[in-house]
Amino acid sequence: MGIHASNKLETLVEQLRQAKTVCALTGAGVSKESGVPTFRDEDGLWQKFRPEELANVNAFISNPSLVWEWYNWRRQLMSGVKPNLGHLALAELQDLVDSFVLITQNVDNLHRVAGNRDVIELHGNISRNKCHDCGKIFEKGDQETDFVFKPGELPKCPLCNGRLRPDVVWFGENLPVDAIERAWTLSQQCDVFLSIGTSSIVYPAAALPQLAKQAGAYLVEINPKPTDLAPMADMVFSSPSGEALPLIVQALKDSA
Ligand code: BV8
Ligand code: ZN
Repeated sequence: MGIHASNKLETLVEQLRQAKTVCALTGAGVSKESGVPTFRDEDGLWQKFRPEELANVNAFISNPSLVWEWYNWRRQLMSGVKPNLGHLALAELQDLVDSFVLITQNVDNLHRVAGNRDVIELHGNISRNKCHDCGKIFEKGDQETDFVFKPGELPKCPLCNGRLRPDVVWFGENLPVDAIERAWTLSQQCDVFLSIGTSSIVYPAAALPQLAKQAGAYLVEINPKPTDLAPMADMVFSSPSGEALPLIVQALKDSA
């Protein structure tokens, strides 16, 4: 079904207007139109690197320089990117429905930059650093730990001299408890759940849309390539999020 099937938009607008709570789960696909590579697309990050080599704690322990070089490269990539029309539409959506919570797997901070106020970061945030040994988190701008990584110089924690690392969740690591617990609860309470730009492969994030559907939410997937979630979705937009989301938000505004 093409995005322009107006009855599709009308149906979704009706669902959004009646909804008390709307949840959105986003993945790397939402940032693709900002120029941030995804992980598993043909031109994605994982094509050049293997996740086991980089986004996991054993890689960091055994070869911290390699992992830091990869995240430093991604930070530089991030420094020039801006929210795209999909991010901006989600920021508008938060004020067009009763209550809106944005759950993201992305670590690029673009939803906050776009203006979303209630963002649950399941996998952390690449702009923050954390001490792997004492767990202290250092916000961006903390002069003691804001540094540009130089190969061969491993950054140390100013408190315990431990190993500094990006504040992101690696494979085999637990997600921040408050983040996943709140996302888990809200997914089961929401009336509409939008799964946007994610391959729905990585758990526990990928469980959230399924939970929402089982709890009775109206489930929508927005992804140019339908994923394993598509068969259980009530509606699928096989379009880029930067195209679909502005159309949905405009239709919602026109219906007011
Ligand atoms: C956990 C780091 C409990 C941050 C990432 C065996 C041992 C241990 C664990 C496991 C195991 N088997 C399974 C697991 C669980 C594991 C998991 O799910 N593995 C998968 C691969 C099977 N999960 C974990 O380990 C999680 N922790 O379970 O803790 C535990 C603890 C100990 C032992 C057991 C369990 C931790 C998960 C977090 C991992 N961290 N990255 C970083 O560097 O960024 S994962 C990585 O994948 C990213 O963080 C990303 O967020 C995540 C999901 O990827 P997507 O965002 O979906 O991106 P992707 O490229 O895949 O897809 C993009 C989509 O966009 C595509 O569908 C494409 O079609 C679409 N698209 C393209 N263009 C557009 C578009 N959509 C819209 N518009 C467009 N224009
Ligand atoms: Zn420390």
